[in-house]
Amino acid sequence: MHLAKQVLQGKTDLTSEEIEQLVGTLRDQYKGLLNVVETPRRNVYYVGDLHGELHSAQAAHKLLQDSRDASMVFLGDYADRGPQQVETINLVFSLAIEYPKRVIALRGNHESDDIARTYGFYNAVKSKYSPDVFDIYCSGFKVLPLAGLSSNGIFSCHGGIPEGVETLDQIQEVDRFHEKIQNPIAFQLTWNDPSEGDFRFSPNWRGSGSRIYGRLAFNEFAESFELNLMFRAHQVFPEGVQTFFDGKLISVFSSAYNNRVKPKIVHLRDGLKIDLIQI
Ligand SMILES: [Mn+2]
Repeated sequence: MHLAKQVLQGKTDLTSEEIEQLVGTLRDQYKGLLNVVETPRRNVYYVGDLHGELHSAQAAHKLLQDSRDASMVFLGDYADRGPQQVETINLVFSLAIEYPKRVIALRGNHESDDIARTYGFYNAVKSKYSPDVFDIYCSGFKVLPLAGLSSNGIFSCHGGIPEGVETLDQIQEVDRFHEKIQNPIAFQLTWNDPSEGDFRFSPNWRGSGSRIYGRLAFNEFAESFELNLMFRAHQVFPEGVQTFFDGKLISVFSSAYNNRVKPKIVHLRDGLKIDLIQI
């Protein structure tokens, strides 16, 4: 049986060779995708940070099984920090492989060689396999698209709006195929945070290169890209979800994070209506 299908049926103990095969399949499937991929207009589940919580990835899988015409956008941050990092990322990659028309896995700031080396994934992979297997996963990070955009004006990415971007081409022209996220536009798409203040951009406590985007930046970006809604993840909110800018930006977090969060998945229904799903 197809390896990704075996993972979806509960196989968690992959060999190094099987990981190489799984990530290789994802690379082949994703390397031709644009930086900003087209996402469906309706009936889409948006999944926020998973951070190695397999239970949350399994809940997402169940939603896909229960509704056969639904799609799913994973907003990044699959490993690091949590208890079952290898199993969680394998499940997300397997969903992306098995349902290429229904599932898209975007890149988060933790899908970067330097960050994954620091926040747990490298050690998790090294203790179970070897540093070579970590490199295999990093070769998968670099093919993940940076954002999604639907024809009815729904934008999605892990972090948010990058400073200085006014056209879609500016994002599409980024060379994303590096293990480490370095390009400033790619970096900000995966790192930036929103704030309700009436300003464009301000420095972010997360460090140099990352910015906070305020209401003015959001409104200008939304106008340039003709947006109706935006989904992002990246930030911990106790209820697992937080809206900004009169409900036009929805931030979602899908892992419990040591019981600090009531994890959520957001369902976009017809007419831009939103349902919150408690995991
Ligand atoms: Mn993040």
